[in-house]
Amino acid sequence: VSSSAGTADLADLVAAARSGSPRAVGRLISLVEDAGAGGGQAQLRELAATLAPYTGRARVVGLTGSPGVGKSTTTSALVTALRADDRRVGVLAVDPSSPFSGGALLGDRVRMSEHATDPGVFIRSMATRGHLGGLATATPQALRVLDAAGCDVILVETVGVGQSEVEVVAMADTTVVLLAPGMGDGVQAAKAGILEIADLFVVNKADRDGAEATVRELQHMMSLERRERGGPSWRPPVVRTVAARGEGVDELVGALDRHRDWLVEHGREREGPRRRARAEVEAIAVASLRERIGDLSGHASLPRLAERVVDGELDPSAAADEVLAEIAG
Ligand SMILES: Nc1nc2c(ncn2[C@@H]2O[C@H](COP(=O)(O)OP(=O)(O)OP(=O)(O)O)[C@@H](O)[C@H]2O)c(=O)[nH]1
Ligand SMILES: [Mg+2]
Repeated sequence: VSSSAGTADLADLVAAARSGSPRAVGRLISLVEDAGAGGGQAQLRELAATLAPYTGRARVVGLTGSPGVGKSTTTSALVTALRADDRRVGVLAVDPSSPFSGGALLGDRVRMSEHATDPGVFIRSMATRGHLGGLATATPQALRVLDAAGCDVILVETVGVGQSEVEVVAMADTTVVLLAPGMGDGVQAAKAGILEIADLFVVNKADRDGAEATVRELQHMMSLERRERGGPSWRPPVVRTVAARGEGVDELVGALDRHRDWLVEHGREREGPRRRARAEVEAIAVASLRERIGDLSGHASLPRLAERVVDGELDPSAAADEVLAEIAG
């Protein structure tokens, strides 16, 4: 699949994606991913502008938690439940750490295989390809693609619980943090600042010993945490699931819908879209600046300034200021 497309192609692709073509959705997400990896900024800008009128409807649910906690199994079970409710679903599996689509995503493909032929489900995985800030651009744009394709709900699964995962799930309307008994991940979650971002906790693998202890640990940590966000606050519920058997998943869907309702009742439903728009605008602006700066380094006064630095006439910082002044001017 070619990662570049002309203007006419882009409009065609967007039209095809809107009519539900999984291939078009896949190609658009690849474009976004490549742009996030440093290429095709002009195309990215054009894509963002082309998609914008058709987006703003989908609701984004982020799922995060330690490796192996059951995110993909839960995501797949959620897809089943949401499809039974006739909702169109997008799944975006994001791996912030790996430059390759490694083992975790491969495993996901197996777990998601039962949905592969359902025209009401779009499943894509995305890796950062090692480019700093790549996810910040690619994730909101990929969400836009899925939104334009008519998804009612988009489930975003991230691998692991670190800072970049937090950034990704912060783009969601509702953030689900998963834990499992005996993984000691309660402490890990607290360290990663994930308690503050969770709208909902899932204690998965409730068929295993220690599930109740994990629930108690979680409730204890929440009681210590002072939530200071101003206004009436949402108390994150704890849902027990056995995702592998689909148990507790209807309760999870119910809890997700209650959070959505709460956001609407409190006039806060624009917070998620606002966070996504912010990340997107910032990412496009920074990428454009970087591209412009990159162009300038190719010619202009850089060689002359470098000479003066070598001659000791100018210190490197002063030379950098001159370059910056030229870019601004
Ligand atoms: N006993 C039990 N096992 C489960 C449950 N849910 C998932 N598993 C198993 O746990 C393992 C990991 O599940 P995944 O869904 O791949 O976990 P994940 O969080 O997506 O893993 P990564 O993407 O690698 O971080 C698989 O072998 C699942 O079958 C559950 O409710 N009970
Ligand atoms: Mg997974």
